[in-house]
Amino acid sequence: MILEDRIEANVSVWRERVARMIKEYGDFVISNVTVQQIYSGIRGVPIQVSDISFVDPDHGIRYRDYSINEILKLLPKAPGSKYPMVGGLYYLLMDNELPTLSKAKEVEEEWKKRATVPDYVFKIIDSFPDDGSAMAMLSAGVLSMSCDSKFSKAYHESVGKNDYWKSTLDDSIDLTARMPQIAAYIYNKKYRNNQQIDPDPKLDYAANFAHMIGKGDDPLYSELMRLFILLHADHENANVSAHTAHLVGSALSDIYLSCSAGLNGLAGPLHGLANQECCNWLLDLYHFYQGIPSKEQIEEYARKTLEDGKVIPGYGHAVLRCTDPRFTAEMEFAKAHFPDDELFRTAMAVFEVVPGILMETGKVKNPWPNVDALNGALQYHFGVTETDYYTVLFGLSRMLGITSHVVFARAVNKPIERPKALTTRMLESMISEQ
Ligand code: FCX
Repeated sequence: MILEDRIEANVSVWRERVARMIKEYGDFVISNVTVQQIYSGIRGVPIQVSDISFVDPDHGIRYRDYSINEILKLLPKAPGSKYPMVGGLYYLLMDNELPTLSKAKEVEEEWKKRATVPDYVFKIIDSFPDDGSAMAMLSAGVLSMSCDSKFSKAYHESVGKNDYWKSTLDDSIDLTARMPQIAAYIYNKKYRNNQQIDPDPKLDYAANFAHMIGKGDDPLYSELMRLFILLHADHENANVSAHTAHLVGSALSDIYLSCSAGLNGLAGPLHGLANQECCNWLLDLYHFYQGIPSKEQIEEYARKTLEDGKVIPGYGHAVLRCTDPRFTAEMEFAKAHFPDDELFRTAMAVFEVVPGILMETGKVKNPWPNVDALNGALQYHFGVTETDYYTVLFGLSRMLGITSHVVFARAVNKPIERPKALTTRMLESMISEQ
């Protein structure tokens, strides 16, 4: 299988590189940790190697060292499409090599062979009330597949440690192959009276998802989903969802257990849920002023949000210190295809006003928009108006990056993660003894 062959060819090089780093530079100090960092979410403390993607604070995410613009240009596209095939993106994330179109298609073909979702997943999702959380359904559906984990089976059959990555990769391809239908099933159950649509094996990954949620008639929505999945696939291995999955995986929990845990983190309002909250905030703003608001109205509304002790969703970032290039890519998509859409124009008007207001607070480190500032407006344009579903779209995409990180961790035999915790009394004595 194509991904296994590529990783197999490179795994010894990765291992040697890691072993050499540890052997020759194991004592090299890369950072000191301050009391403030310990109390502030270990912000800025390097805790992880993330060769698959890296967030450059001033320029945004790089996948395998390619910027978003480079990726959009260089990854292969299916005939008639302007946006890369998801299969090619997965190949790059997994293996550090730009694939040809035929390699991208091979990954997509592999997904098609493995796309059948076990019935029990649907039963688990069906056991939720119709108004249950879409993210809880997604996480539970993913979690349930742990019983089929090939890694878990291999582990209990005493497969050697050096081969753990193979069954982890196998699980990862199974999981990512099934994600579009699981995500679509949740959408149809919650918002389309449970009218389910069978997958169409002729379609690529993103177009098939679009088809299964009833948007197959609009080729532009498939284009949006190719872009959306690409932009949300990964954001370094230290954010809440990726790091959670990595941590759980470090205990040799299988990919389903790890990814379900990651999805639970993604469901938080400061992380993945922000795109839902952002779209709701934009809609409330738009309806409150009965149309596209003026700059003064946006200013009034944003200040009220802050006075109420709330954050302005879609703005700010723990690492980025610039306008998120993913935001820019989405903005260009909307400008090219529906510049007059009223919610998009509202989001653009907000972009002109909100950074200045956040800067005035004197505490927000990054006043610029992140990708969530536009996600919802774009989905809304195509009639995907159910904002409580947006994080599922994020989760569908993020499984690509998270599984790649976990496969890499198993390939280089990363050990169980166990940082150290101290008591406040210990910190006080360390300080007083200085
Ligand atoms: N609106 C209002 N206040 C904000 C803010 C915003 N958009 N962004 C940051 N702040 C506030 C923080 O709440 C914090 O206030 P406090 O000192 O009173 O607690 C202060 O500014 C300093 O925070 P800062 O260091 O700049 O940011 P953090 O790393 O603590 O937090 C997030 C980063 C993303 C959580 C923060 O900017 C935020 O809440 N943004 C809105 C939600 C959002 O868009 N999340 C999506 C992030 C991302 F894209 C993702 O993970 O998916």
